[in-house]
Amino acid sequence: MLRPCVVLAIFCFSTGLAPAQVKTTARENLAPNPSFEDPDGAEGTLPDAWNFYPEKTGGRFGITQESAQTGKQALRIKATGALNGSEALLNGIDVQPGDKFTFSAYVRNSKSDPMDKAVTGMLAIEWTGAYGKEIGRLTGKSWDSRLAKNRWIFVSIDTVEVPKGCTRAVFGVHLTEAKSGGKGSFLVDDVSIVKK
Ligand SMILES: [Ca+2]
Repeated sequence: MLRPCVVLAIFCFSTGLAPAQVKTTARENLAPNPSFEDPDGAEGTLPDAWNFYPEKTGGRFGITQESAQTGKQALRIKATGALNGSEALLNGIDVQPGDKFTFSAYVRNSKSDPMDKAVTGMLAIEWTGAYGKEIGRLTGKSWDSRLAKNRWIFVSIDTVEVPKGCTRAVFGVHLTEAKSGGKGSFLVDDVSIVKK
């Protein structure tokens, strides 16, 4: 069976559309509300379209206008002081083994509420199979209290292949707190999930 992208390419060539348009379609950002501009909200408002862990967000996540990589808003992810605390901004996508993805975002330490040494952040992709069973997890390079406060830093997990048996991938921006619990927050903007 022809893959959808091959079918699309044949269709475009047969109708005379430029190959550049195929390229644009193939690089669609699958992250919802990727720049956290919706809703146009007050500090602390939850952004549209995303999922969260834990589901009872408890002030961990919220739109901020402290800084923005693009637009006028970003997302703040805040430590709560919970011992071994863990929280994440999540988006799940149905996938097929062999699909390839690049997952990226811009992150920045908060000037008004900086991360302390007990707080780290990272990108992660969780691969799940039948009945939602986790079959693997991939993490990017973590960031900590040394993360810049005066500029946005690009972080990514580049071109990873969906493993055998995986039907859904959950893309997440994670904050973890040490045994003692942490304080502070980092900002996230322009999340990108692109199928190669
Ligand atoms: Ca933004």
